[in-house]
Amino acid sequence: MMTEVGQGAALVLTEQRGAVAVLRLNRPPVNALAPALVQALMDALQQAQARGDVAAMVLAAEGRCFSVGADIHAFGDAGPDPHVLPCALTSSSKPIVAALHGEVLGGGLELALACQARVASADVRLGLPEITLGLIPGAGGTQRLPRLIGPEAALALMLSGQPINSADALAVGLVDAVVEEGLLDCACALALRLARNESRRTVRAPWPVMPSVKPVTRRLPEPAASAIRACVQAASDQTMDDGLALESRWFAQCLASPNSVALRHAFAAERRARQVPGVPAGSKARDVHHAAVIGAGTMGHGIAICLAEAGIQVDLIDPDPAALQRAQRAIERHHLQTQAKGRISSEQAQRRIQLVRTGESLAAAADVDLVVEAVFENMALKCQLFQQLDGLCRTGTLLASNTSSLDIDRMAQATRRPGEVLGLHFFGPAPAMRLLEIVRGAQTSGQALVDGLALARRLGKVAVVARVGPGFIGNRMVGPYGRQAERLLLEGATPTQVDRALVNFGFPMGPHTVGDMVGLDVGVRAAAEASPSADPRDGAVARRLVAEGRLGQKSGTGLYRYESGSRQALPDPAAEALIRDEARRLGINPREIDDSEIVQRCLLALINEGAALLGEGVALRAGDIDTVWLNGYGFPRWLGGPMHHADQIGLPSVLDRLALWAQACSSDEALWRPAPLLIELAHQGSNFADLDRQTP
Ligand code: 3H9
Repeated sequence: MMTEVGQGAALVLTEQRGAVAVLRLNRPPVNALAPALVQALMDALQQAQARGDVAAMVLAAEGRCFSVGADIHAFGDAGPDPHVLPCALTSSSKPIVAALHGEVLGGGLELALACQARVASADVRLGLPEITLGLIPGAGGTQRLPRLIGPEAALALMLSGQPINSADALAVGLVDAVVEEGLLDCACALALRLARNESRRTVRAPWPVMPSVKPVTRRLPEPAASAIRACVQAASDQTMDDGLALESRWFAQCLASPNSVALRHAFAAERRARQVPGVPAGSKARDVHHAAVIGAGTMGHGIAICLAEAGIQVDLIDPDPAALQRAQRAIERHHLQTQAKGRISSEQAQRRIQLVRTGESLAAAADVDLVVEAVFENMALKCQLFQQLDGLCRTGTLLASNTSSLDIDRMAQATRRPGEVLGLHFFGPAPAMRLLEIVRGAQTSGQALVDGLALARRLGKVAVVARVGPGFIGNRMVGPYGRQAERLLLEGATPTQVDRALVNFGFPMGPHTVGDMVGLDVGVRAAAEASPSADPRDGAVARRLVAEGRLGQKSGTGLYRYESGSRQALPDPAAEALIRDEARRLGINPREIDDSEIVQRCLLALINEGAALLGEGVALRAGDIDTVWLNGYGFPRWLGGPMHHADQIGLPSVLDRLALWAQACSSDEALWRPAPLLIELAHQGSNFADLDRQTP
């Protein structure tokens, strides 16, 4: 017999199997532990405790997984103390066995830890990812896990934030049994044996070592890591009650920390970015089995790798046989390296290599589901290609451009099917970068967007939809950011100083190191293709260096110099002399510049441009802009993205600082003019987060 507990939809389903009551979490999609679910489970537990015909219980779950932990969207909502439910499970007079499948994360794993035993299906993934949200496990995990598997393995799990599979979980004693099938039967049988005192956990010593998980604290805020260490120490030398009290104090402190607020914002923004107006929820995407990628350069072959990794057959097309050969070699190298790292088997590597076929003729694109063009950034060339594709490809083929800044609408107009045309802007190196900007043209159909979003998910990318506009979201903001980075050179800072200041702020690389990596000539060409700036300072440094043959890493010199065969950027007095010479030519006197000025000017430029494009509707939400910068440009995740960071600074302060720089650099007054949206929000006493809350 099945009974239901919980308001409205049944949040917990209870089923009697002989003398075992099976309690099932039932909150799709992922059984996130919102206060109402916790309360429903408490009630179901009490009812089962009170029944004379129940000798033991099994805690299981409906749906794709056991539970992913606390409901990230409901932190701060009133609910029971997080220790009450796990303590009730632990102190139950009737044994409780957790039956685990799919993801068992955070508070979900903490519930399982509070049961007397754990049985898992082979597909299980168990972990405590709280640190990735700037938190510590707060439902007893810091105390129960070290007591169960030892402090070393517990620390490894909590500091890495990474889940482990069933084999590793069994090896460290996190679960008692793993089953291929019959999870509930196995859990019920164990629960009955425990009730009859026929089975008892053995205490292990010495504690096992956690296989293969590395701490990720280097690029994450330290407070949560030190709090985890303190709590695990307490698990060794304090009572359970004292340990739980310490955990509560640290959890509350971490929860209120700006880092955790930013990390939770990043998590929510990435998921919200997938909700696009005009695309009805539940729309079905068309399947992509076969794709063509046109252009076998770095981006083209990188995209081919991404598609093959998702099991999609690819025709990589380029009229230049030498380019195709280079691409083929790079593709093979990539998959063989992934195999050498132990991430895929040799069969998988070979399969992925074979999925990409190279050829010189466009005819191979005739019968594919998707075309991604990744040719040179030249509008005439792209329009001509789209026209050819339109004549060649069958109806229903999605036609995408990987342009990083050009007008998708003009490419769409070159076809008779503008509804099927969109931008799929991959970031380089395409296999490594998580961001995919999906550019929605004026006539891009809802179906094409659904297909683009589904493809992004299949490729494991974070998708953000942008409207057409020069540079879309990310590269448009790079413009003013890069302009400040360049102005700072002309005014007296060195490339090393600018980069170091921004790396210390949290970027993995400074803009000048990136410039050298991408190629200074690429930037110069892109600037020439876009509308030229009237200000002679814009692009002056890059133009001068390129004219001197300094193209960046690929030529051994750029803003930095490189030893032969090395990618390490070394300060180069010759480049600095050229920059000073260029400054002299432009009549700019060098001065001392401190790091705080560098960070402030670059960030303000970024925030102001973000506000401008948000006001114009190029981005739908401030959170979408943050998602772009977190996943495509290395903005420090613990600061939540440029727009979240602006909210934290306070929009009136942002306005004040813009006014200050407008005054200090009078020749750049126009650059520091605040975006209308920024003024409007600041004057309303509002901010970007408020605005996003009102956006559909
Ligand atoms: C915690 O537990 C603290 C405790 O120690 C103490 C508490 C007192 N909450 O990512 P997906 C939603 S902290 C609410 O697209 P995937 C997500 O928004 C928590 N919702 O799928 C999405 O909904 P929608 C520790 C959540 O397959 C849907 O589920 N736990 C949560 O790419 C599918 O998610 C974590 O940090 C949540 N916790 O990845 C786990 N999780 O479709 C965080 C997911 O409406 N979650 N949703 O947008 C994840 O890492 C990934 O979501 C997961 C699935 C790997 C589970």
